[in-house]
Amino acid sequence: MSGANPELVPARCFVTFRDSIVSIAKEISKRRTFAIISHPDAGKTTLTEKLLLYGGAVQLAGSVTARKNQRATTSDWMELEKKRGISISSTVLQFDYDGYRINLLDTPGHKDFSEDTYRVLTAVDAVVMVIDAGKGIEPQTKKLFEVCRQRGVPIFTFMNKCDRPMRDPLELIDELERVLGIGAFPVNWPVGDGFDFRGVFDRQTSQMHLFERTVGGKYRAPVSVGGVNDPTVRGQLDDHTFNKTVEELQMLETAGEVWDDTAVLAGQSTPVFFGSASNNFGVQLLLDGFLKHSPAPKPRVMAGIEVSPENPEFSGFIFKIQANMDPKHRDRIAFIRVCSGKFERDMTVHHSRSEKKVRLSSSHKLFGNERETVDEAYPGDVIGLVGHDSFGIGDTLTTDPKILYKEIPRFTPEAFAHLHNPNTAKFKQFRQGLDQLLQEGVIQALYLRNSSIKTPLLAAVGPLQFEVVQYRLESEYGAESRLESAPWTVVRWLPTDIKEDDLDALSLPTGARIAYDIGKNPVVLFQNDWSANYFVETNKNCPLSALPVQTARD
Ligand SMILES: Nc1nc2c(ncn2[C@@H]2O[C@H](COP(=O)(O)OP(=O)(O)OP(=O)(O)O)[C@@H](O)[C@H]2O)c(=O)[nH]1
Ligand SMILES: [Mg+2]
Repeated sequence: MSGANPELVPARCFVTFRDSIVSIAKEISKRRTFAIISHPDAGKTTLTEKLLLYGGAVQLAGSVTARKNQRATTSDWMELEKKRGISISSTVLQFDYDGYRINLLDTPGHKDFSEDTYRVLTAVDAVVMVIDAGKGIEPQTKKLFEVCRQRGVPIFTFMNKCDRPMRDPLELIDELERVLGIGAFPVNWPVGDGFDFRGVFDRQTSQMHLFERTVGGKYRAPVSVGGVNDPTVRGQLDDHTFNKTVEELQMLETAGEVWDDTAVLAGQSTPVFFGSASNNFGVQLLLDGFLKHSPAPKPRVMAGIEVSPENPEFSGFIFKIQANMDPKHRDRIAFIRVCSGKFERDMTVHHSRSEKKVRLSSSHKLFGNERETVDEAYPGDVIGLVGHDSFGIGDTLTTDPKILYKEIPRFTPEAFAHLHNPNTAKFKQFRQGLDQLLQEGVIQALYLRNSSIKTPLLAAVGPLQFEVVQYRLESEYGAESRLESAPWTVVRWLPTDIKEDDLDALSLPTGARIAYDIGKNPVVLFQNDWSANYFVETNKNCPLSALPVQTARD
């Protein structure tokens, strides 16, 4: 008899299908995707570099402080970042360590760039919150923490800069509980502080880790490990430091939180690690502790339905776009977070914005501004897609068109300016550069109604965004620009279904103007809050919204 036994065929198929599910599940369990967040200057980029050093992804850490010698960090690769010494744009770094595939995202701390940071928070499964131990919780850290809490993202805390005079560690723990309302469990404890900062005591293994400083913290810090009463350890500590540490540890044992994995995963309790990123103290313990206790990718909720990462249908969403990352390839990368199924290079997917099928042939894994072709990716991975001008921030790519993620938050701009092109010969560069930067979401744009001005009105969450636009136009597109501040400080969205005639009929306060956002939704620009309130009083039938309206085009 020719042909296969029909009863065997489904069984064999089933084995293959089950095998592929098992292999996806195995890949998912290896993924750790997290962001580093905090107030500016707490040491996120420095810590990122050191995690790369300890994770074996770089041999020598470039120090942010060594800017003078032109040593760039892997994470702050942009021209303006190197010049200013601050992070302006988030960076994705993917590397393998200890059986894990890590997707690490360094974020900018400055509030003017918080749109970028907030978008990154939609793409991660956990965060490391860095706190300057000399300062405690600063305003921007608190804001970012609130966003993580709303999203239920597990938070791990790194108390950095213990090599400088720091606040009482018990007080720092107390502050986490008091100011952020989160339970805090110190996983390790600082031994000495400032110049006398020697290392940390690991409460889970009851071992002291005493470190030595290396020049510029470029190499891993030599460490000696032993129990509290181990003579080699004891011999390295003066009586005051030793007694203080032992007493504080006893206090923690009697009055402190207990470790609770469930509370950590629910974002209700944070494991706390002490150390110094620039000196490499406590970095290995943070990395290993984080990997052990942080979650692998979880199901995503979309329109009330859970999409499990094990779902065989591929899906993911674009949370960031960046052009000109590599001067050798002047192109644009869309960063996608894979949420379910398996990504395979050359696969054809449904693109939510255009509702068209697209083939994903140019896919990359990313390491700062370096990239490498990637053939497959799994939930948790962040990969870069090149060559799709129609992709925008927030778009879903999937093999199942029923999946549509609506993850990306929108922000209300508070600063407005016109951007002019002073050099008509460079009009093409100016226009192309501006269009690309707008597509990246570097800044928002509004178009004044009934206006002869052709360039958009730029709308920023913070004024540093203007500087970035001007700098990048010049350095990446060779186009000068002139900024002219605009008289408005408040923007409010009108109902999306309002008719053009109704817009004419609105009673606008002096100086107010109607404009459209990038999705063609009407807005009103006001000179101040007072003027906006007056509008509400005089146009009772026209409610205003402070948050941008989300439409299908967004
Ligand atoms: N003394 C000391 N300085 C540190 C430590 N970690 C970082 N710094 C310094 O703090 C400054 C800011 O560090 P960054 O890593 O750039 O801070 P950031 O949080 O990335 O800053 P933004 O991205 O601009 O928000 C730099 O001068 C670092 O060298 C530390 O453990 N000890
Ligand atoms: Mg930084």
